[in-house]
Amino acid sequence: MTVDASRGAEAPPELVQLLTPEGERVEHPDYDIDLTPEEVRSLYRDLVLVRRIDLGAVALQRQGELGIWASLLGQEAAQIGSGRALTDSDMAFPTYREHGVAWCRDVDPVKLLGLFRGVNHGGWDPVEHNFHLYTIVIGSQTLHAVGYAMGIQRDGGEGAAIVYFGDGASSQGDVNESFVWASVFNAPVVFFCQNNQWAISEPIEKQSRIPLYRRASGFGFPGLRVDGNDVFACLAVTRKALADARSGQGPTLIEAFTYRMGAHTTTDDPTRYRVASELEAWKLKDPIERVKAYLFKQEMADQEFFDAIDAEAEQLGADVRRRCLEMPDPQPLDIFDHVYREPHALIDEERAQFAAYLEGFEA
Ligand SMILES: Cc1ncc(C[n+]2csc(CCOP(=O)(O)OP(=O)(O)O)c2C)c(N)n1
Ligand SMILES: [Mg+2]
Repeated sequence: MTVDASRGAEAPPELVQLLTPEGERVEHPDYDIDLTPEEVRSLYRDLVLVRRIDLGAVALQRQGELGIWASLLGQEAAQIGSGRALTDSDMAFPTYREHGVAWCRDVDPVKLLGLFRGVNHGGWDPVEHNFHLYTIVIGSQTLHAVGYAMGIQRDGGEGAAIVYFGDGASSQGDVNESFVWASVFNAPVVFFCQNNQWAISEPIEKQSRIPLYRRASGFGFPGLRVDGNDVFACLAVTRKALADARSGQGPTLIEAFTYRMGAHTTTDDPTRYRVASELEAWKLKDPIERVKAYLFKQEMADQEFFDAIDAEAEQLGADVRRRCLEMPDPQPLDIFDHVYREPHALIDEERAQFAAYLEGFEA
């Protein structure tokens, strides 16, 4: 077990930050942002609601209602900040943990739960939401995103692609190949790496000897590290990177320096491989508390506002839970329906075989 000070309370010097953990607004020469009180309140609402959805999903899994869940706890600011930077013409490619980005793309949380409950094979229409399906194969979505971005480039489209991946994924061949392609074709893509310090039980020190964002320079495009628990900074840097991509300036690697507060998934027990003090240090950098402190200090919100958001979160949590439990189980043969867009002889044969097998059971 290794404990690295960079994963603790000390913020590395190269970090782009606009809101400190204490809720103090700080200036940055390259990345500033002007947010109205209404916009800050709206970001706070997003953060609280996605945390509530996530906690509800963990509870559902613990009660046997989901097969598994990958919690976003601690990564709300990275996801809401970057997700709210997207415009309608941008396309997002997530991993399996991007519930906050899904929220920003108006994907009904119940559809996410359906995937983890095993009652659907994806859950939403990627085209309707400009939000690709969740990808479990680590890093493969970076290639999909670069291919999509090159398509935008060739079609003369307006948008950019953004692709999410983790610190562990940065070691994958797919991710490095996608960097090469994005770079040499100057593709309109933003690589958004949430460095949550862990790839299941493997610490970041086992992925890289240098900060991840610096890898970009070896591929020939800019990289930066942002405080991933600072929703203002994540919004600002992602807006800039997307604008650069859309205006023909090519890719950017954003390393959102954050922390996975929960287990890797509900099947994991992080107490077996990481020390409690690390978690305690990161609790002090909570992404929601700092926005709350800022809103209070700036007198942009009062207790009534916070109570109303908490009430809305409870209501949303209850509604999502109820609708999750009401989702019908699929019929076993449904699995063959969406393998290919068009009918396919082999699939028809397999369907018939499976139907015959099922008929062998007593009703
Ligand atoms: C190609 C591939 N190899 C291994 C796995 C098993 N696996 C699932 S999650 C994970 C760790 C990913 O860590 P990271 O990229 O940091 O993302 P995080 O889970 O921390 O968000 C691994 C190795 C996989 N899903 N796909
Ligand atoms: Mg990770």
